[in-house]
Amino acid sequence: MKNIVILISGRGSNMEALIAARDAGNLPVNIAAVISNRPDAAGLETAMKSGIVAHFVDHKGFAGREAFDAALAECIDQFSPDLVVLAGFMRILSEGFVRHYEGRLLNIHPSLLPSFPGLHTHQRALDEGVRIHGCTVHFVTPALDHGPVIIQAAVPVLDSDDETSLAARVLRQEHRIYPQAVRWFAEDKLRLEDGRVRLAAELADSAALISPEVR
Ligand code: NHR
Ligand code: GAR
Repeated sequence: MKNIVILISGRGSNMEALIAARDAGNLPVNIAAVISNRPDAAGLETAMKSGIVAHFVDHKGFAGREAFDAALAECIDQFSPDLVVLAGFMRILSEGFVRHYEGRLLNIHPSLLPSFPGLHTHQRALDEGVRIHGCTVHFVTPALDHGPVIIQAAVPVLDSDDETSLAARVLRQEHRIYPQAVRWFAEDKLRLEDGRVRLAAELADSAALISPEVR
């Protein structure tokens, strides 16, 4: 069974979705550790309550990004991960860090990439007036939010939406697609090859989810 390490910065609901999928028998991985860059991340408590090793590496304790990234990688590598999963992790990672985990570093981003990379994606989608929004799981590359796309889920944007309601609709889809992508990796049905996503042939039409849900 593959070892995974989950990186968080806050609430950790995507982490919880991964733990729940594992507990339900739908995600054959060993969650070796959860690591936060913030000592006060609520998700650390949640992880510990599930009996998962929880650590923090406080980015404020380091002079620069490179020093923080080196300490973070050292913490991660003591768990010999096959896969590192960014789940609401809020620090941009240096090229050296990303190269070290090439092909085994995933992120979930709250937009339909390549639309709205970066922060505040839901407000930007509302400001832009788009009618479809969503979330994306991708392999992490040095270029922020531009790595190869694994799976996406789309949701409608309603005239009545504000940032909170739209974020909640997208988050429900995040909780579906992230365990799915990690499962594919765990089952050797997903890999990065020459900078492209390679999915097992039988999954070809499972990687685009159009949500029927309007709430
Ligand atoms: N690092 C690399 N190299 N490539 C990616 O694709 C990355 C990454 C690190 C994080 C997640 C990403 C997202 O899904 C992610 C993808 C943080 C910021 C950011 O601006 C932007 C995108 C993402 C994560 N962070 C600020 C910074 O200065 C800090 C913001 C804060 O602490 O609240 O690092 O959206
Ligand atoms: C999620 O919506 C995730 O996609 C987003 O932050 C939220 C974290 O929620 N990630 C980013 O914006 C990364 N910059 P969670 O902590 O409950 O999983």
